[in-house]
Amino acid sequence: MNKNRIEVIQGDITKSEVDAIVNAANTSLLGGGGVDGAIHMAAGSALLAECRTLNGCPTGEAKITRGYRLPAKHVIHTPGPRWRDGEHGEPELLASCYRNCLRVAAENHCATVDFPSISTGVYHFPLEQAAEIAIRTIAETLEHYSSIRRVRMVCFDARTQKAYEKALEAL
Ligand code: AR6
Repeated sequence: MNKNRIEVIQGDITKSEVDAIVNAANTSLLGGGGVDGAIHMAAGSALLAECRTLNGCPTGEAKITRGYRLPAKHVIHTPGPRWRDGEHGEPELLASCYRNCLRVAAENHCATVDFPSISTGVYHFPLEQAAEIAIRTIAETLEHYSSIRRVRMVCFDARTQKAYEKALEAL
């Protein structure tokens, strides 16, 4: 069962020693605040230089770079949806982020992938709903990618961790 390949932990994703961490980016891919700022700070300016060559990324899609000074080998950048009222495709776009990141991870032979809680910071996606979408989409997508051994949700704070643990238990 795919549930066995999904874990929820509390931590700082810039410290993750994995094949790929995911960055909750914006469509410019040129950095920002939150986890995006922390990842660029830890990776160093070579990450931004590679991001400049990518010409941005549409919301819900994903692009991969090297990890540079991070302990993670790669960074998969995905712009999550900004929450408006839930009637502008936000849930489907958030699911697309998780699906596309895992597809890109598999295509690049990444067996271990760590995600932050995409869109629940500056982009204000309601946490409980985001957690349910994330866990369900990861579980469904893992059906297609047997090469991905482990996916972790790396939650920055206890409230976020609780929401993802609850969603995983409910699966
Ligand atoms: N490790 C793990 N999670 C973290 C870390 C970290 N080091 N730092 C913050 N978080 P946000 P969004 C959590 O706002 O809502 C940026 O400016 C944070 O507590 O980073 O998708 C981009 O450039 C929250 O739970 O991302 C975009 O413009 C989660 O990461 C915009 O923000 C996501 O919060 C994207 O907004």
